[in-house]
Amino acid sequence: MNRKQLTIASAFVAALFAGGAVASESEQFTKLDANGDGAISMEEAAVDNKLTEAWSAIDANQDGKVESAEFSAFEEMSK
Ligand SMILES: [Ca+2]
Ligand SMILES: [Ca+2]
Repeated sequence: MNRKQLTIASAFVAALFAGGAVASESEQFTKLDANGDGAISMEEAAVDNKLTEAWSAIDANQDGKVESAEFSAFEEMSK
């Protein structure tokens, strides 16, 4: 394997890992959504200090619950 092939291989592995990170985010969301209704309520968020502290920022549309998209945006922000 020459240097260029190695670089391409590394980029491929990095992309695989990035994909894995996305999967673990939704896993986190699923874990927090205790009743499985597709949104995290304030009660469900209470188990996670970080989530509670940033609640008003995460609940972008202020409807009192955090949907998957709002949660991903928060995860993206806190990276
Ligand atoms: Ca829920
Ligand atoms: Ca919301």
